[in-house]
Amino acid sequence: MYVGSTEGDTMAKNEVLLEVTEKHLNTGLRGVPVGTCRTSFVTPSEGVHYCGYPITELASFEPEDIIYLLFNKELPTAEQSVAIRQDLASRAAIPGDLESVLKALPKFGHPMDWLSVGIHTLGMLETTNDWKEDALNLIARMPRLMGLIFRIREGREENIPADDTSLSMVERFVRTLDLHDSDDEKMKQIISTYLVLHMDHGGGNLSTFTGKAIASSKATVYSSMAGAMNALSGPLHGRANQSCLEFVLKVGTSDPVEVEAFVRAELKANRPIFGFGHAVLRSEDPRATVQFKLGSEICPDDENFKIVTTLREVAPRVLAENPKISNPNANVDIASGALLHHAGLTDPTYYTTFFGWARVAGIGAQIVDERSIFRNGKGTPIYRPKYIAEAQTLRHIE
Ligand code: NMX
Ligand code: MLT
Repeated sequence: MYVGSTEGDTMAKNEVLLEVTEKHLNTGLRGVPVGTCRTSFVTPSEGVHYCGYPITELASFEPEDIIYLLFNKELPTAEQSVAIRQDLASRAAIPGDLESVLKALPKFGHPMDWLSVGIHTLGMLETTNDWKEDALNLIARMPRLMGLIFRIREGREENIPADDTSLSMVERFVRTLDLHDSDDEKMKQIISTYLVLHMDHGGGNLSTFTGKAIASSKATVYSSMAGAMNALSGPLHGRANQSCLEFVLKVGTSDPVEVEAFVRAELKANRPIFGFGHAVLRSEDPRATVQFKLGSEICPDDENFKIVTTLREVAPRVLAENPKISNPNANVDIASGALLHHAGLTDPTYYTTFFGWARVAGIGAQIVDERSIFRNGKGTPIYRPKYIAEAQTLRHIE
C-alpha cells in the first residue's frame, strides 16, 4: 500500500511493486499512485485546485494569469501579469504556412482531428527542443490555430483578419473567428471562464497522462500534445461536452418528467448520461457549479440552459439508483455546451477543441515539470508500467 511521501526513496527499475494486488489490475490504474504533480490536485469533494487555490477562487481570473500560475506556481503580481501577456504576444506569430495544411484537410473530419493535425503542423514548422519554450510558444499560437480551424473548416477562407498579437488570447480567437452576428463581449466572457476552468485537472486525467507518457520518450512537446488531444477526443473524456449538448438538443424540453423519461431511455439503451459522473469527484464538480452560476447570470432564459438546469436536478437522482455508479452528480461538461451555444458557437462538434485549447496550458506545464524539474532536473524516466501475463498466455510457453 502507498503510505505517503517516499522522497529520496525511489524504486529500482527492475523492482516489482508487490503491494499492487489482482484487484488493481485492468482498472485503468485507478488508485495506483504513479507520480507527483506540481500544478494541480483534485479532491473528491472540492474538485480541482491549481497550485493550491480552489478553482472557485480562480474562475474569474484572466486565462493569461492562470497560465502564469501553472508555470510559476504562484499568481502574478500586476507587473508579472503585464509581462506574461507581452511574453505570449511575442511568441504568437505562426512561423510558416499553417493555413495551406488546414485547407488541404477533409472538411468533414472532426475538429479534434484538425486540432491534433494543427498542433503537429506547428511542431513541424518550428521546434526549439526546449520544453518550456515549446510549451509557451504552442500556448501563444493556440488562439490563431483555433480561429483558423473554424474559418477554414467552415469554408470561410476569404478575408480572414490578420492576427493582432496586442490583443488578449481570447480576443485574438474572437477576431480570427469573426462571427458577424454574435455578441462578442458575452462570447469573450464565456470563453475566458471556460479556459480557466478547463486548464488542468491533476496529473492522472487521460489526456494529461498520455501527453506526459509520450513526452517521457523525449518526443517533442508538439507530438506529445497532439497525442494528448487524441486522448481528449474520446466521448468518455473531453468529447463528452459535444455529446452532452447533442443530448440536450435531442431532449428539446426542460419539462422534468420528459427529461427523466429521456434519461431512463438512454440508460436502458446502454448509453452514458453525458455530463454526469467522474473518475475522482464524488460530488457536483465545482467547475459545473461555476458554469451554472454564470449561466443564471447571463442567459437564465436560454432554452438549452433551462434543459441542463433540469438535467442537473433529474439525472443525479436517476443515476443514483444504480449503486455501481460512483458519482451520479454533474461534471464539468454539463453546462459548458449550453453556454458556448448561447455565445453563438452553435455547432457542438467544435466544443472539445475549446477543452483542448485550455488543457494545452496544464499539460504543457506538467510536461515541463516532468521533463526538466523532477529527479533533480533529469526528468522522469520513460514510462514503462508492468503488465502481468495472463495464465492463457503462459500456457503457450510451458
Ligand atoms: N452514465 C451511465 N453510466 C455511467 C455513468 C454515466 N454518467 N457514470 C458511470 N457510469 C457507469 C460506468 O460506465 C461503469 O460501468 P461498468 O461498470 O459497466 O464499466 C460504472 O458506472 C462505474 O463507473 P464509475 O466508477 O462511476 O466511473 P468511471 O471512473 O469508470 O468513469 C466517467 C468515469 C466520467 C468515464 C463516467 O462517469 C462516464 O462515462 N460519464 C459520462 C461521460 C462523461 O460525462 N464524461 C466526461 C468526464 C469529464 N471529463 O472531461 O473527462
Ligand atoms: C476532467 O477535467 O474532469 C478530466 O480531465 C477528467 C479526469 O480528471 O479524469
